[in-house]
Amino acid sequence: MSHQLSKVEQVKASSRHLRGTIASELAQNSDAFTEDTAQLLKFHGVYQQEDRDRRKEARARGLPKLHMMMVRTRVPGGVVSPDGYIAHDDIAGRWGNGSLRLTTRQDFQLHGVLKGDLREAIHSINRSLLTTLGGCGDQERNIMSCPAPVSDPFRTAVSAAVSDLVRALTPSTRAYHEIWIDGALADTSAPSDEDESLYGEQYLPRKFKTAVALDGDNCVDVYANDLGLVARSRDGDDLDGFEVLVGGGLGRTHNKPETFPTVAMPLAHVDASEVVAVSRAVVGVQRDWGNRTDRRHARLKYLVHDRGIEWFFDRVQERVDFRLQPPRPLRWKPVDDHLGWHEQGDGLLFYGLYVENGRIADTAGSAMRTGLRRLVDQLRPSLRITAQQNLIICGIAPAERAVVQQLLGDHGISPSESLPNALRHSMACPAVPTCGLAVAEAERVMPDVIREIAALLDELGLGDERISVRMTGCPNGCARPYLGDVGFVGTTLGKYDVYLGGDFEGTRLNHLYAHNVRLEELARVLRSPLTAFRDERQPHESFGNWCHRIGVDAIRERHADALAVAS
Ligand code: SRM
Ligand code: SF4
Repeated sequence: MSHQLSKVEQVKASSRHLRGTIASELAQNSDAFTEDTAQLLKFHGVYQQEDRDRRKEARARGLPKLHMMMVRTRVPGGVVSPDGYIAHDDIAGRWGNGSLRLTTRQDFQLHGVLKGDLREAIHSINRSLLTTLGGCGDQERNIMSCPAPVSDPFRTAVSAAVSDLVRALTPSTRAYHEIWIDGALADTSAPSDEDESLYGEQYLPRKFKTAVALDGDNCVDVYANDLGLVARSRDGDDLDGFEVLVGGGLGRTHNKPETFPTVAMPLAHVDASEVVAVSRAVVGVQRDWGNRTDRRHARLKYLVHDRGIEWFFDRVQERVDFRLQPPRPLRWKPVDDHLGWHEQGDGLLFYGLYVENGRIADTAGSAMRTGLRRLVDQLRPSLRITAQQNLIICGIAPAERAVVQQLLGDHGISPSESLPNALRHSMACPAVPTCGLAVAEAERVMPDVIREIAALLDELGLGDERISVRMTGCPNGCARPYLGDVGFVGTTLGKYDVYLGGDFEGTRLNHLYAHNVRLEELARVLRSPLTAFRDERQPHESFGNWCHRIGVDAIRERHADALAVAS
């Protein structure tokens, strides 16, 4: 095995705290950045991409690649001010592809921004008091937490803890400010007083993700994270402390069994006042011990897997000056997706709006982007992005409820409450045309697939069931398909692996049910298991739990005939 540092490690090490040659390349009149700079740009929330729809045609006609940038804004807990929303909507219209994307980690993404417009676009995001720093790259990513705007002392304390964590885990480099905000960059050396104490010169070996779940409510899919924190309440009121989970992650590579998805495992219980220190310690262990030679084996989950949770516990313990307490058992209630009308507890209401696959756009079916923009301009509500790619409109006075309904209705936006359950609980990643790693479609084909599944569920009398269906265009797992009741994972253009047996609470992985199923067969392969579930389930048993109890292998054997024709 080679022990040479990976190429990205060398780029980071010589970047002088993420400066590199970003500023000088920005000033050049070209449509793309160099490869090294593209790696550094990720830390600033920017991905250099290519329009894959155009790729074939361009190659055939001898035309160059059409480069464009994806910009990801980090939105802790998904909390967005009206100005933050308006800034993103403006960029989407002026410089982007005309749509806004809400992500599975409660962020905004803008696609299709050209290099020449990048600085202005990021500047305007910053003016709205949001940042793209930490959107991507080998550092702490967006910290997720339950977005429901309910006011009670427990949630208020958890929000304060999230803010503390964001401050404590964000890089200290001033490079971001110099490049995107000041712009007056004379040289690109890191000032000698700049102290990047948490990350060092080389930052982390790989991306690092943290989510904060609330006692009993796993709407953020906490088990998918490198660091999962579950806030415990005392008597349902005050914040008592946190359960600390480590080593979750879903990415894998086809035909490479040494890469695998796994759920985070319990490490310790800590008091509320200790959560920042323990989180920095976990990040520090990964910084010092994580694999820097092989990026496919560099996530924290492999460190925990290879060394063992006891070893990991000892490394964290020696970095904090308090005793880590043994983890306490966790119990989960069914996940609340926060859609529809709810009371906030302060006399105001919030409305959870379903956004199909997180894409806010004007389409033939509905003018969602225009409608939401009017609503934000007119009522200026605070907004929250959910971990299921949906949007919460907050702080609506009861007298304004009708105005919201009218505005949504006028723009052809379906009320969340009217949607079939299958749609409501589905997610798909962007995949083609923007994602360079996609081997199959996801967001563009999921609308048809999920409607077929909804019709099937209705036909079988299962329309009221809560079944989560998640699709991705490759095995990296961006829409968390391995944690759904049903997961579709692209294997090649037009084909998907089908996974069954996860649970609606997102606490366990599902299992491979069928390999390489054709897109047009996806709904059909679910027919036999769904029919058997309907006929054999125990009272109140969910589809995922039934699959888990019977065993995915056993279900496959029973329905081998139906599967044979699907691939
Ligand atoms: Fe992801 C890479 C989109 C959540 C695992 N992800 C990508 C890139 C940036 C492709 C690339 O590297 O070139 C995708 C950009 C596509 C595009 O055109 O927009 C991409 N990931 C997304 C989003 C937008 C999907 C969505 O439908 O919302 C999500 C943005 C989250 C955010 O705001 O930060 C997104 N990605 C996830 C999640 C889910 C989560 O974190 O809860 C996962 C699984 C959890 C995990 O990290 O293990 C995930 N994305 C990956 C991986 C696999 C990482 C690994 O350990 O192997 C990659 C590829 C990589 O890092 O090499 C990846
Ligand atoms: Fe791209 Fe794969 Fe992530 Fe989908 S799952 S966005 S195809 S990396």
